[in-house]
Amino acid sequence: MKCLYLTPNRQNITGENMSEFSEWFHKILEEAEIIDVRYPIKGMHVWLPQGFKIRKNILNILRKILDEDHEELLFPLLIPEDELEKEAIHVKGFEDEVYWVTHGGLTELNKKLALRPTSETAMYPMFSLWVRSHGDLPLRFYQIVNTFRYETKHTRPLIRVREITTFKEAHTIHSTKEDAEKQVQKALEIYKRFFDKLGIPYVITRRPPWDKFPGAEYTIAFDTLLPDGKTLQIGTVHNLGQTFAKTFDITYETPEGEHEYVYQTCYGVSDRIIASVVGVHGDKSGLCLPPNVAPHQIVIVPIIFKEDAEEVLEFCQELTDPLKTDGNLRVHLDSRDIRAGKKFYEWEMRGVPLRLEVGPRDIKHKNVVVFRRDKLEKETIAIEKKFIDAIKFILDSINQDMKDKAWESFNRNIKSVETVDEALESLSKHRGIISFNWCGEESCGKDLEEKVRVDILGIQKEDENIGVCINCGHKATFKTLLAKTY
Ligand code: PR8
Repeated sequence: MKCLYLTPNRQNITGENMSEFSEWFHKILEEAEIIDVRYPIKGMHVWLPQGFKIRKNILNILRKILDEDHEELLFPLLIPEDELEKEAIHVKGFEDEVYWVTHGGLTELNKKLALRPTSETAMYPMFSLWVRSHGDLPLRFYQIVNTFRYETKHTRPLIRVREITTFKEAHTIHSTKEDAEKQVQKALEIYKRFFDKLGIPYVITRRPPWDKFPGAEYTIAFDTLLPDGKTLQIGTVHNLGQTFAKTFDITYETPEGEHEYVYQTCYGVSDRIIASVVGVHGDKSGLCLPPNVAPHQIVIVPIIFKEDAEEVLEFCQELTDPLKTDGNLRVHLDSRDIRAGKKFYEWEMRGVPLRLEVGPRDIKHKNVVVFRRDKLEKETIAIEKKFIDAIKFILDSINQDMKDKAWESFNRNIKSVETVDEALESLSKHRGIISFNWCGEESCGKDLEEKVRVDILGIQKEDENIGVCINCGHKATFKTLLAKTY
């Protein structure tokens, strides 16, 4: 492994600095060679080989789930101005954020072309050509592309970028409102499965009307919590009703020969997923990756003394090959001629889930020392017939234990309050998510947001019998969450 990308004089990531999350996050992205932020356009970064592998593994997990009942396709990056501007509410929501292509060489274009901020207005004119009869529906598509948003808020690597490089957007078309509603529920299940594979905890809320996706009837969002106590929106599912169908004239013929507008949904996740994996699982030793996404699930480090070098290396190679071929695991044998301690440090910082240490004594006793990155613990296991199964068992336990640990910490940071003062006190003492009762009125919600100076995430549950609204004192019907957000 060559460290090509590091800036000289980098500081050691290890330290007691986890509270300074932002600093930690930037350092780990650099030191673990995930992305290089020095690309000379604000909000646009370079994926380095290690980061690219994590990215690929994460994309594969989602692709596998979506491929069960969606079809992958690929639309052009550019959207003609007149299509982008057809849907008034949608364009209003994105007008500040669109990058425009205005010239082809020296020639000014007759029609400006937008770099997609998302692809509704690229796809839906085509959907209007594709959808004909009720027999064509439902249709479920997705694409994984880069999208561009000229974010005016402070940009942050992977969290708020101007080029989203892994925009995983799904778009579905249905003949009935009920079918679209069911698809929203299915999309929530898809993202739950996806986040569970990555061990990322989340809350699911229905965004307040003033925070929904431009053009949607309603938006349901997933939020996780980063170590600084701020929530990060990591996925959204939008019920688009017939808004876009009417704008782009997407109709189908019913069995009775009538022409009806379709119902649509769309849902998406971004580079923030990778930010969450880094932020949620990392610790003061650096990155800590779930085996499901780690580029190397196992690294084998030979403990070499000069006279035994050849024998140890040979033994390690014999250990590596079946783990790769029979076990189908991502294994790396680190045979570099440097101190074992330096290798340990590097692989711990890079978050490799399992390290196998093999020295002459282990060979003699047919043992291997196994180090778990998540618990920072060592155990010795025998190299016998069931060795590969034993290793796979440990990797599965790591996925599960990391997920459980993340959820425990997440749940500890959700607090219930009964009054606005309690909310304020709680926000001043601990950072995290606050659960409260709300009447659901927009004016009251906005007033509350101003008083506590954080955002309402959304409604978690509707319940007629929860008591009174903490802000206006009227009857409350919504269990609602608020938090300081990214
Ligand atoms: C849609 N259309 O676009 P959405 N940097 C990183 N991640 C971001 C950024 C950014 N600047 N902006 C948004 N996200 C719909 C659904 C097709 C797919 C992430 O929805 O605008 C957020 O996690 O809500 C957001 O939930 C997701 O992209 C989808 O974006």
